[in-house]
This record gives sequence, C-alpha cells and structure tokens, in this order.
Amino acid sequence: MGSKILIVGACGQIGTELTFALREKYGNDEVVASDIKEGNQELMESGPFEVVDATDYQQLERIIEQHQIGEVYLMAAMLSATAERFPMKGWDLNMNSLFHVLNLARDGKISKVFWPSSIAVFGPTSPKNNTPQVTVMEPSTVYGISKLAGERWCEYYFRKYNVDVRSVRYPGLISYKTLPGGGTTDYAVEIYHEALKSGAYTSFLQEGTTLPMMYMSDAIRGTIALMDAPAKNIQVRSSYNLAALSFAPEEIAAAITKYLPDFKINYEPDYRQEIADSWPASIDDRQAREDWGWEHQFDLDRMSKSMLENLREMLSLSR
Ligand code: AKB
Repeated sequence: MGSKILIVGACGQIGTELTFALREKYGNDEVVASDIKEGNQELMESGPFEVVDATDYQQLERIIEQHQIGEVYLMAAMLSATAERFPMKGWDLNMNSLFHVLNLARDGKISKVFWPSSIAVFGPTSPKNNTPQVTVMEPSTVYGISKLAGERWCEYYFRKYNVDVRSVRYPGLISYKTLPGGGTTDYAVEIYHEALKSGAYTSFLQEGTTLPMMYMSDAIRGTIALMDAPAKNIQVRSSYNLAALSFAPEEIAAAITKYLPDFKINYEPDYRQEIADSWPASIDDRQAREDWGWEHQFDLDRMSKSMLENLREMLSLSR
C-alpha cells in the first residue's frame, strides 16, 4: 500500500478546494485528483488527474494500485435536489461508490477514508434547533436516506473490520471557486453571483427558511483537521455534526446589501422548499469541538465580504 492521497469527485464544489488545499499541504504529486469527467484546468494541470467512474470498483482499484494510494477522500455524490429527480441513480452513485471504497479499505488496499455526510440525514421529526449529534433521524429525501445508510455502514466497517473511516455532516457550503450542483442550499451561492451580475436574485427558498451553512475555507480546514486527528480522539465513526452559521434568505440578502446597497431579493419557492423544510435550522456540534478541536472562523458578514471580493475578481466585474 502506498501513501498518496486520492480524491474521487475532485472537480466538484468541495473536491476542487480540497484538492488545492491537500496539494499545498503534501505536495502536488502526492495528491491524485479524479472525477467522472475533466474539470477545472488549474486542478488538472497542477498534479496527477485521472478520469474515474466512482461506481466502477475495477477502475478505483486500478488507480489506487497504479498511484500507490493510501488515503481516499470520496467526494462524488448526487445532492439532494437532483437525487429527488433521479432517485435510483442517486442511490446507486451514493451507495455503490461508498461500498467500493470501504471494501478497498477492509481488504487492506488503502488505510484511511474520508466520506462526507450531510445535515440531510435529519428529517421532519428531528429537533429543528440545535439538532443533537444523536437524535431521531427519519430523513425524507433520497439523498438523506443514502447519507444515513452510508453513516451506518461507515460505523459498521469500523467496528467489524477496523476501517479507519472519518466523516462530517456538512451543512450548506458556500464557495466562489466552483459552483455547487443540485443541492437545496445552492441558493446561498447563486445569490452572490446574481448580486454582482444583475443586482437582484429570485430565491427558490421562502423568506424565513433558516438552514445551517458554512464557508468553504472552514469546511476544508475542518475536513483536514478531522483526518489529521489521532484515531483515539475519533469517538464518532458514523459522522460528526459540524456547524458554523445559520441564516435565512433575507439575512444573507441583508449581509449583501451592506456591500451592494441596491441589491434586491424576491421569492419564488419551488420543490426544494419541501426539502429545506425537512432539515434542521441549526446544529449542535459540541462533540466535534471536544473530540478534535473543530472551530469555525467565518461569520455571515466576513463570509459575504470574502465572497463578493473574490467573485468580483473572478468574474472581472466592476460593480
Ligand atoms: C444539499 O443541499 O443537498 C447539500 C447538503 C446540505 O448536503 N448542500
């Protein structure tokens, strides 16, 4: 077994920034990026890149052997909104890719796995505010069901086969480098793009829909901190609650208005409202803070400033 890192789903919203961060930490050649298709040019050129279908065990095994991989970050997934439209495809991708990676670890071909879960594991019967680490979990979306099942399998593989698998329940993630795709929290990224491009945004979630969110740089720091933590500190082998901010569309709009005073928001809720309504408004992440020192850095205002500055530069806008 080698010692390099493989990121599966490296061209997605989290994968892109995780790849850059891990290459910075360990060196470009130590981190192999892979995705179902080519993506970000800089990502593909700054280190090894492979086209890999995460649902194909043989392809994963070949890349792991060829590049002498020791750790896998499995970031490929179908998110909540898309999985509601393609339930079987979502289930197949989210579950089969996880089984392949867990089985590769069980069989001694890799030594460590990161797999992302989500606040979507909670459902309408879970406590809505300050949702605890351990509580009622009856997710009502395909995505949430796949993540909850995945969490149970992670814990099972740890207990039965001693697989070193680590996971967090990401809230909605906000970033400027790569757009999210197919999630219910995507509005909180789109809103910054539209604020700069047109000065207005039509939200697909209703006013008052408070959801847990986090800036991407916090999410990446947290992910790497969890993977770096001594195994004895990792008390949760299903997935850790992880929190930073909670806000509703009108609150993010107000934060944007501080920098773009003419910005306007209006509301046309669609099928994603029902998904958002089934999720928590805020999360209790004390266990992550106690076990491995999780701490977030960005609040809504600091995040909005950073998003607008970086996007303005990326999109070369003068607004
Ligand atoms: C989604 O909206 O589906 C994701 C998530 C919260 O897991 N961003």
